[in-house]
Amino acid sequence: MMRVLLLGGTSEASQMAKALSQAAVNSVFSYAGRTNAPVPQPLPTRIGGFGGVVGLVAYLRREAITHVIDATHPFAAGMSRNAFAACTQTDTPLIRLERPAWQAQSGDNWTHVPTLEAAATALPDADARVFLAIGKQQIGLFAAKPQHHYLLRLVDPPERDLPLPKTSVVLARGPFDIAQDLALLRDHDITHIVAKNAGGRGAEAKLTAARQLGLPVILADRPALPGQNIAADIGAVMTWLDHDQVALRGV
Ligand code: 3Y8
Ligand code: NAP
Repeated sequence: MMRVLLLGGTSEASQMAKALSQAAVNSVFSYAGRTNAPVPQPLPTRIGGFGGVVGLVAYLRREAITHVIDATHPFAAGMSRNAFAACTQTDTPLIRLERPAWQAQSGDNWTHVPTLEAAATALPDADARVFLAIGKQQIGLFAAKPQHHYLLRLVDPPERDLPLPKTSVVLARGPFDIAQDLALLRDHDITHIVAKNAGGRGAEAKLTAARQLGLPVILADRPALPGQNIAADIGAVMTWLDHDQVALRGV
């Protein structure tokens, strides 16, 4: 009896949830619980960590999960690594739904850095006005360059003092559009953008706006993730499931 665990938190995961729901596949959607009010999903939903690999192994067994779809964000490396370890340990089929990284186009002024940790060193020393489009978890990395004014776009209001002396905060949940992001960059006189190479359309608008304004972008490369079973779109995941469903039914 097929039962799917969908590790979510991205626009692809939300599309995947619709496809599973429409195909009446027995599934459960999982959020980490990073935000106060995540977008509701058309599947039974659990929220919160599993408790590391041990917790995830116990969950897979307790819930009789037969397949795991890792549709988490390319930078959610911890979850992806845990999913790979737990599925290997329990011999549970795992597929990662992953969108392609962004590629520079003519007119782009991008500086690639290997990790977000390296992004701060790529900022100039002279005072700048930096749009940190990286959420809230890693803002502390930029305390090394307190001289800049930082524009922060967060999903929820910060619960504690920010680790940077000069900040403006906008509260917004993507997906974002070009007009919005052009206005944001202009209104805040932004001189530099720092972002993760998330790929996908939900976070892409700021890069298009930067190209139009001729602004430099510092882009962090994705972490390396384990596992070779990767799908680039929802259809490929559904085919993978159908294939196993036939096998599971033994027809
Ligand atoms: C909790 C679920 C959907 C999912 C939408 C996508 C698109 C909008 C763009 C910018 C970049 C950033 C951030 C971002 C985007 C989508 C997608 C995406 C980037 C929600 C969501 C959860 C999260 C967690 C959140 C992180 C933060 C990262 C903000 C829901 C809205 C910067 C990543 O405040 C915090 O603590 C935010 C934490 C992890 C990165 C970070 O490290 O701070 N995402 N984002 C998920 C969970 O609990 O499991 O609340 O509804 C989902 C989406 N965020 O269904 O359409 O697919 O990428 N999310 C990045 O890309 O760099 C914003 O501002 O330009
Ligand atoms: P992470 O660093 O990879 O994972 C840290 C821990 O959070 C995991 O070990 C796990 O806790 C828990 N976790 C993460 N995703 C989970 C999920 N979908 N369901 C249940 N537990 C989860 O994760 P992150 O980068 O903070 O991302 C958290 C969530 O935000 C993910 O759903 C991700 O898709 C979404 N998101 C992240 C980014 C980003 O830039 N990182 C961008 C957009 C969306 P336990 O060890 O206790 O199991």
